[in-house]
Amino acid sequence: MGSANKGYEFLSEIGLSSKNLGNYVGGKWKGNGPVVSTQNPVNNQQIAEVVEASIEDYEEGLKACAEAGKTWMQVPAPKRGEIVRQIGDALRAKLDPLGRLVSLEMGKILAEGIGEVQEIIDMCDFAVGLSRQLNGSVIPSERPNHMMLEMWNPLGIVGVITAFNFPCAVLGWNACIALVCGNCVVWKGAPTTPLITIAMTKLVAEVLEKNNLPGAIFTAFCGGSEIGQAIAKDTRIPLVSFTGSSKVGLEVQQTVNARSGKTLLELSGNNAIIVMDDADIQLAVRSVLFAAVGTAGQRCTTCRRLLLHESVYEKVLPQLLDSYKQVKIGDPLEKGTLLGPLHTPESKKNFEKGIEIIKSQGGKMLTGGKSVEREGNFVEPTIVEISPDAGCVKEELFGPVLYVMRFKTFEEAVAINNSVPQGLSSSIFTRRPETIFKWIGPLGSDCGIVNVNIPTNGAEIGGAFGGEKATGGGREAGSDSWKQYMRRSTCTVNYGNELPLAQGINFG
Ligand code: UN1
Repeated sequence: MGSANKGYEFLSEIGLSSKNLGNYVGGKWKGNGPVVSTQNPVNNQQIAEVVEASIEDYEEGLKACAEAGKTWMQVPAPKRGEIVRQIGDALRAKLDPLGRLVSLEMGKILAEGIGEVQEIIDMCDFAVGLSRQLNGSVIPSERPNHMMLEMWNPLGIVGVITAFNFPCAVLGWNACIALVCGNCVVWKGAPTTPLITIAMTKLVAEVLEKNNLPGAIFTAFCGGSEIGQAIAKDTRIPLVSFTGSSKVGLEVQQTVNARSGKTLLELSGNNAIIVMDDADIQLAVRSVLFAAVGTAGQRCTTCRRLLLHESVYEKVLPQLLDSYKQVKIGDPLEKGTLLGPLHTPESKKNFEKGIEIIKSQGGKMLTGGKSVEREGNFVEPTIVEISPDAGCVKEELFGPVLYVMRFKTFEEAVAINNSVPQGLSSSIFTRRPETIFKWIGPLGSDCGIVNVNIPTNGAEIGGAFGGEKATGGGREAGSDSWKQYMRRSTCTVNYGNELPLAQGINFG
């Protein structure tokens, strides 16, 4: 890191330098692909250089990974849990510099950067417990002297392709579970957050090395769509977990399905908050602020639509506009900043283009709507009054843009909530038990995440995370998501000397 980049000294604490090999292949750091530069979204200046993977690096990595898989699946699950426990401890020791790096390279504010690393630590704890609970079941057989049972076995290799907005937590959701389930992991991080990919991998690699395990159990690449496509096409990878846009996710799904592989998809969201007539307005306003402005609107769980009951419309809006005025825009590493930059200059251009489209479709800017006149990718937090039927409302614009609209009845609000192609997260503000249970029931929200009196974002890892419809249907992190990382064998054992057949069939 050059002298121009003062303040980046902490990067050496997590094994980074001014030029980094970006690929962990067969337990060694390599790079024969293009040299890329990674930038600070605050000023678009270079932080460091990274050498990405060539297709040959990929091939070498996958061979080693497949070989290492034979060792790893035979390690007893609770022992695999012990390795994940050590990864959690290593993360605890580096929580601050890693969180700082997330903030520096991605652009989210420090509290959220640290929160993201904490999310992986939580996942490690969850996975350690899980490593003693990968239980199958015993099923009564209809035949005498027969027993049926379910065995859960590892899949082999799990491919994980992650996005820039959660450059390491989403790896954590997948990798912690995949590892305790007995799988090797092949990770491709986002092309614009390679330092995070490298720092995370270094930490995992050290734990594997300390325990005399093959480094190839965790294989990682920095690179773009060429490596992503190689993963999607690779028959050695039975499960590909992909996080990104609905458009690219669909392509990944088709490629993986065409070779009979499985996918786990976390795609676009278009999340609404509904504020009912009996809502606690203050609670709602604070929640909307975090959900719509947090991470500069670049979470898949960001609130993009605010549905206000006609009786609270005039109460909520002024309070919300007032809180938007107090949002401090600035360097995400500086104390007090609430809104950092968008991730790249392209993100900023997309925001500007998006605003033009919104205006052309009848959107009325209540606040914001412009990029900020300064270096870097800063834009204003924006609130737009618009009809729920406008075309732009159906799409995910990845920035701090909130559409606000009015409704009369609960049924109308649910219909608007469910009227978009995406189905990730949703939340209602009310105190009425009847409304709460209708909201979470069959005629309520059609999303994967259905909240009450909290924001749409900031999910805990203990639940299954994911959404329906164009969001892709995947469920990651907690609950019983682990089952997707294993194959289920239904085993019927005959311990007698006769051969009774099921369904009472007498065959000769
Ligand atoms: C994402 O934006 O891809 O619920 C993940 C949340 C976070 C994860 C977001 N725990 O907002």
